[in-house]
Amino acid sequence: MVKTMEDMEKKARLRLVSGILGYTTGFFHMNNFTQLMPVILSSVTDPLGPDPGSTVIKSGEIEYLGQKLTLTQSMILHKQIAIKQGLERIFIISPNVRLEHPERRKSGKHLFEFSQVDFEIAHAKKEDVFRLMEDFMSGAVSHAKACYGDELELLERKLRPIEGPFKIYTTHELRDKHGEDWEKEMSLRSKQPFWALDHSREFYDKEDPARPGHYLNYDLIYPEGFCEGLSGAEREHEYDTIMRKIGKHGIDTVRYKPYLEMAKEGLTPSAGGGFGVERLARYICGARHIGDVQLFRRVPGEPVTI
Ligand code: ASN
Repeated sequence: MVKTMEDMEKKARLRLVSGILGYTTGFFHMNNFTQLMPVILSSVTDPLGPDPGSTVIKSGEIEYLGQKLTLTQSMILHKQIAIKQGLERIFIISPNVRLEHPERRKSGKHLFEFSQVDFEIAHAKKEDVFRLMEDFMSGAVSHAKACYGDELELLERKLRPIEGPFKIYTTHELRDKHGEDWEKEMSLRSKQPFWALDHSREFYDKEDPARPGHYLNYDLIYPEGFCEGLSGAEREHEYDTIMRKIGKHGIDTVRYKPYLEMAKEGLTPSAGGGFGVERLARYICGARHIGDVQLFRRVPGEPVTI
């Protein structure tokens, strides 16, 4: 059978996804992380809000033996519980289901089912995560260039080497300078990834005790218009603070009881983050739409065929 250019490009992108998975697993193992298996169904998951960036219309739920279970939106709560249990550096390649509004089809960067590399480090600060991810990114790009040169050439992707430390901005200065669409604007202007700090979002991201109303969280933004790749934070670990923020966000405390009970016993301070495998692959491949790096497309607003 004659292969079309489209088939060859698809195969090249899938080879790169595979390379990224191999590199990622090796990187985290080399850095002494314990790899955990993902959880797909649970009594609780990441509430994903309030977050101005989220358009999830509902969470995926099933009933099993009289219990209401929800599909994982991210493993953040389970990561905190794993850290509490004495694991110090963990990572998980975890399927996430986020039932986004069909409008998101146009963003080029949204999927309603994707894989997140979620990691967490006990007693870490945001700077520890910055250094780790700067090493990770520079290695991931070097690995792609060294081992997947033919695929990158076929895709006509000229990848610039990545060099840390990345520039650091706050969302406040970015918004003042570039308006509400700062992420896209700044990503298009940048040649290297950068950090955007201080987002007002989910309860588990730590509020700066020295500056209430400011948050010890961060996003990593890819350059060349590929936008957000990672979100993370130092975490709230004190029960009273968690309860206060959960109350403010209108989260159902009955539903979150199993997590809250663990928090009451005491969580360990930590920091971490999560990045989508497909977003990283889209950036490395230079793909126009994120659906193009999936073999089985899960794009909001597109019907599922198989
Ligand atoms: N995984 C992210 C984190 O660790 C949370 C998310 O995906 N919303 O902060």
